Amino acid sequence: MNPRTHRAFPPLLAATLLLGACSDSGDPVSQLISDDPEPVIWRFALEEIAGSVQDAWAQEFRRRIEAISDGEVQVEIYPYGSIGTSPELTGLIQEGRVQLGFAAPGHLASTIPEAGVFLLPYLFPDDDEANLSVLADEELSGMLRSAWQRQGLQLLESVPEGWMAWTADRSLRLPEDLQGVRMRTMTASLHAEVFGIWGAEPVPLPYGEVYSALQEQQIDGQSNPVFAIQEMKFHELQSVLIQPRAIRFVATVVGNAEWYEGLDDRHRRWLEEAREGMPRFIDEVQRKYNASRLELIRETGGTRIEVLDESERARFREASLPVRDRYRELAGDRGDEILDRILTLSRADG
Ligand code: 6CS
Repeated sequence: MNPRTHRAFPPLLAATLLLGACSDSGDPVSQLISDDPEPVIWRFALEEIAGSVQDAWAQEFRRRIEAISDGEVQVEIYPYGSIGTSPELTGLIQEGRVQLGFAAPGHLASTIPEAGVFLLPYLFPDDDEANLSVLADEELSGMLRSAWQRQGLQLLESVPEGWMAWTADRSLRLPEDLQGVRMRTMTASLHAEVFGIWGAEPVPLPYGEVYSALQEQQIDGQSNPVFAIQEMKFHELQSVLIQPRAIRFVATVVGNAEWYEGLDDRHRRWLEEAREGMPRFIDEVQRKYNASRLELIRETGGTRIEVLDESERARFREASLPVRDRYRELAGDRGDEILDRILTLSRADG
């Protein structure tokens, strides 16, 4: 995993060293070999394309770690599409072929049922600051870390990327409007169950297939944060963009657990140092991206933007509550504890 290699001197280099030792032109060893350690490469896989929120996180992390380590640690970023779909990226990280990456609960909940808690509508506080403090809660983070750890993943950060908006070929303001609408969902079954309970016909698909599925009319709608809708051009194929403020898209930054455990002290310290303040940094980025790209969608025209009012949101909230029981069934006792902690924190903050 660690690309650092220790080679014996090749014969030509050994001979050169000996000859150099006989000359009087300064220190031959330092002329020929550097004491600087060879760079270590950390591969970082994204579930989103260049220019996305995940890309901004990874680019900033790369900038920081390369500065802190004076170039000793280098980060190679693989944007979505270069090495696999979300479940495939998670597999590569579990195997240690990639050290770091993003894993969104909409896919990850197939592997870690507790991750499904991020898919439950109207659970986390509406207020952005309150939401950030729930995610920063140490007790909650500890419970999530253990769940990820059991699947060979080190949970490093939970990154909110903005509210998920729905796009469709019609207005969706009440659960009855979703009756029979073929909505693309992420691949974890709980995400499909959320749309199912609202009356839609869920169609789980990888992210990379959504555009063509819309184009070929295999689906009628989909849900994603606004920045993603714009950069993936979904709005160009949809007449309405609806903002229900039901689910925030939260992705997790994960590392291969064994690799993380095996990091030497310096590398671990640098990694932790590079992460400092990242939640605040990325929150500003996601706000800026989501706001500016909503404007781009508005300017493009052809997509009506609708915002659900409180009574409409209440109808969706009410209809979604049985999915919490379904999550409890899937995620068991430890999943219960996670949900209960979020409910306690959200009530305290809300
Ligand atoms: O909808 C999806 O599958 C993807 N959406 C975003 C915004 N990020 C990654 C995720 O896989």
